[in-house]
Amino acid sequence: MAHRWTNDLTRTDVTPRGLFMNRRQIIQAGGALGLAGLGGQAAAQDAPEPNSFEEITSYNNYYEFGTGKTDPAKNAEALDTSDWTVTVDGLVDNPGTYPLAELIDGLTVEERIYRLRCVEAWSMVVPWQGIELKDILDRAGVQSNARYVAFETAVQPENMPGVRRGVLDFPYVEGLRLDEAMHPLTIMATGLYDQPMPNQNGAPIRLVVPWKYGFKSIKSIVRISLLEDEPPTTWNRLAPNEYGFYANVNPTVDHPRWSQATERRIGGGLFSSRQDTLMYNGYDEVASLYEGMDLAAQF
Ligand SMILES: Nc1nc2c(c(=O)[nH]1)N[C@H]1C(S)=C(S)[C@@H](COP(=O)(O)O)O[C@H]1N2
Ligand SMILES: [Mo]
Repeated sequence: MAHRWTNDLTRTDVTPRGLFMNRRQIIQAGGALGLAGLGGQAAAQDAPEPNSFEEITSYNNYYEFGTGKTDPAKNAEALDTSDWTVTVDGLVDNPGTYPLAELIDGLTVEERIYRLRCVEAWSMVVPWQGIELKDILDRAGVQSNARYVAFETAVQPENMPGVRRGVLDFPYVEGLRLDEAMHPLTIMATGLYDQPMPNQNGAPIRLVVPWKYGFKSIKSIVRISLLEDEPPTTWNRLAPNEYGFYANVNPTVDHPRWSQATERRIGGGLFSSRQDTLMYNGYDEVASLYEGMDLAAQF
């Protein structure tokens, strides 16, 4: 069971950085004063809980099932997840169309409690179960000239009212640079709250990239392609001035039509104040991937 990524993502990791630093200072100060116990108590109060199963499964973006936040919960019941296959193609040693069970057979499924920050400036905290994308790519055998990974969502017009109405250009497509795809924070999620992935959250398998705006985390994946060139992505194609390929969470780069400096935490209640948005959604360990890039130009 040795795994290079120890799953230490506990409640501490979903604590906003300010509070976390504050907590460490409290503990240090408390330690010096012999008050470590008090610091621990403060931390337990500060740490935000994951959103409830009800919240995570009733407020969704999944345009194949409609553009309203409650449409997916109503309509995605119709998604047919039986006999699901994922095609792995492009620059890989082992291309093929694999039954889902075979694609992930023997790979380590872990819990990852991640913040999810939508580009629309709302957020949640979700306890996912998933597999590192790297494990799947390693098994596929990524060839040395591959530089990008493209993903594609299922299209089931008979089951997807948003597809029938053509609310977007389907299939929904997304992509990552290979180093982003290989990062240990990037997972292919198969469940949440220890239950198989609910349809409205992207059953049976969806991407989760916690330091990027939610639209990068493409749902109900049927194809993974290794490519030499940057692939087109759905929202970028629709409005390139509003949605970039990178889409890293960045409180200093505003959306042309709204500020990205703060966010509304779902479930916080009507009168709860907005919280500050964190650079890379708080996942600072990815900063080295973007060294030397102009983050305002490559947003
Ligand atoms: N196929 C597909 N994937 C998608 C979307 C979509 O409309 N279609 N919406 C994206 C957006 S904008 C967000 S914020 C997240 C929402 O994930 P959740 O509903 O599980 O919270 O899914 C992303 N993945
Ligand atoms: Mo989103």
